[in-house]
Parts: sequence; C-alpha cells; structure tokens
Amino acid sequence: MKTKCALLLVLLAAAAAAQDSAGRRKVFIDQDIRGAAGTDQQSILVLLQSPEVQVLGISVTSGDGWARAGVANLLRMLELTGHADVPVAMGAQFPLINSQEETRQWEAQYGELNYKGAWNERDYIAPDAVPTPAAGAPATRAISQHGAEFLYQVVSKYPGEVTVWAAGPLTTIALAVRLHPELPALAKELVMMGGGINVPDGGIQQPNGRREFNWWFDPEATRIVLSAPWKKITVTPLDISVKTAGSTPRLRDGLAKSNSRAAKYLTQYGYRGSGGSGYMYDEIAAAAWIDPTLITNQQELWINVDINHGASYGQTIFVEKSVKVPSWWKLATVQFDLDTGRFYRLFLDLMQR
Ligand SMILES: [Ca+2]
Repeated sequence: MKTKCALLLVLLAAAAAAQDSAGRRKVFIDQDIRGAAGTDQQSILVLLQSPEVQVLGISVTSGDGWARAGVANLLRMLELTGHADVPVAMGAQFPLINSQEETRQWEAQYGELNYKGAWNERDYIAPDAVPTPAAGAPATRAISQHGAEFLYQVVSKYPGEVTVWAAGPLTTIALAVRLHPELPALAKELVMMGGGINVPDGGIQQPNGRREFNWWFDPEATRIVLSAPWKKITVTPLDISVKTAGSTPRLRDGLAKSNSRAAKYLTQYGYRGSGGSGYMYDEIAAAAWIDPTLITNQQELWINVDINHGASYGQTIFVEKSVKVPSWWKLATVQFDLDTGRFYRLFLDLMQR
C-alpha cells in the first residue's frame, strides 16, 4: 500500500510538472523560414502569443529558405514582437540525400516543379548568405548548440511533457532521432504540417497534392521521423491547408486595427504590399494543437513518404487503418477539415494580444 501511495505521489508530481506554474503546455518548434512573415513566422507567433503555451525553444531548418538566413529573420521577428527571450538554434542546412542537383535532373525527366523553397531559381541566394532581413538586422544571436542537440536537450529535460511541433522539412528532427534514438519515446507527441492525401492544389506540381513541399524537400528525413516510435503523431496536410486563405480583408483589417506588437509586425511585413501568404498551411497545425475542437474532420491513417528516387520521390503514401502493415508504418491522426470561422477568430485574437 505504501508503495502504491508513493507511486501515486510520484505520478501526481509528474502531472503537476507537465504544466508550469501558469499551467502552460510545453512545445519545441522546428520550422523553416521564408521572409519576414508568411505562414512560417505567423504559425510561430500563434504558439508564442498563446497564454496556454510555453515555447521552450525553436530550431530553424532549411526548406522555404536557407536555415542561416532564416535564423536572422526569426531573431528579428522575436525582437520586434516581444519574444526575444525564446532561445533559437540553427538546425540542418542541407537535406540528408535530396539536393538541388538531383532536383534539376528529376525536373528534366518528370517536369518542372512550381516551388522549390531555398532552391528556387527566381530568388536564389547562396546557402551561407545572410541578407539583412526586411525588418532589419537582429541584435540578438542564436545559441551555439545545433538544433538537433538543442531539441534533444529540451525534450529530455521534461520527459513525456514536450510536444515536438514541426512545420518545415524534417532534417533536424531526423538527425536528432538518429543521434538520440530515445527522443521520440521521451517526447509527449509529434505534431506536423506536411504531406497531402487527396487534394489537387497546394502541392509543388499541380494537380498532384501528394507532392507536398516539406516532405519532398527531404524525403529520407521524413521517412526517419514518421517511422519513429512517437506516442502520438498528428499531421496537418495540404487537404486542410487549401480550406483557408491567409489574406482575407477581415484578417488584414483586424491586424491593421490592432496596436499589438505582433499585429503591427504582420501588418508591416506580412500583409502590406505582398498580398498575403496564400493558404495558412502552418497556422492550422499551431491553432489546432492549441484548440483541437477547430478540427471538424480527421482520420487515422498509416502515413509515410516515398523514398524511391524516381517519378514518385517525396510523395505522400498512406493506407487505411484496417490494412495490415509492417512495423515501420506508424499510425497518425490526419486532419481533413476545420471550422474556418473559429480558426480565423483564434488567429486574430492571438495576434491582437
Ligand atoms: Ca513551414
């Protein structure tokens, strides 16, 4: 009986520790960064601005842009929005196997891709170049630790409590999983934007929505991460991204009217002139983690990515839960629809804080 009481006390203490004194949920962010605002930074702001969330750290991985330039953009955003206390680490600069050269060969065989992130020819910068961000050069710096080690350090400090939230290519998380195979079991869960199931838009070669950018940029990393033993995996795919629009007059006006630092930042660098950010890809993954009731349709599927270096390289693969699959397939909760009205309200509420 005594042992049982002691065990109960330990469990209660662990439950209490799962939330900080303000009762906030712990999250580690891994994200790619393109420009001063857009879906990458807006989704980070959703998590930072929520009073229910404690962001323990952010790692920046190459994808929409190079990691090094992304770090500078992110640091400046954190300074201007009052979140400069959140530590930032630079993650993986290059995918594990995929490359710009292989992509050129692939395009010669199978057709041009309409978006390649850091490999876009039209606005290409060198991998190590750090142009001054549109919002100005940051005064703060990233920590010296690599993003993969920083992620492991944060997750292992609070076993079972930290949600790993990923909305870029998965290179940094794959490196962390290989360096520290116990990482997925130590985390609370994995939440990610990526992949596409049955959608004719939002991908990098229409009408094939299964060719989704994050998973395509580093398919091998995606395979490593999606095959790892996380307690729970939640996927926000293109199927749900396309139900949103990032630049509606209501959102623009709501941000323009607000005096909050986040709203002012987005009005100046995200919405004005650029015409907005298209679909709210990553913001859904953040908002639905804060309030899962925003999701009105989701399904459990075995889901992963194709790593054959042919026509299908980097495409989402999936099968129904009832299908018998080998052990590397992991079951994920895949989101398909949301209450857009409530989603926009939550987004605006958080940005106006
Ligand atoms: Ca992203």
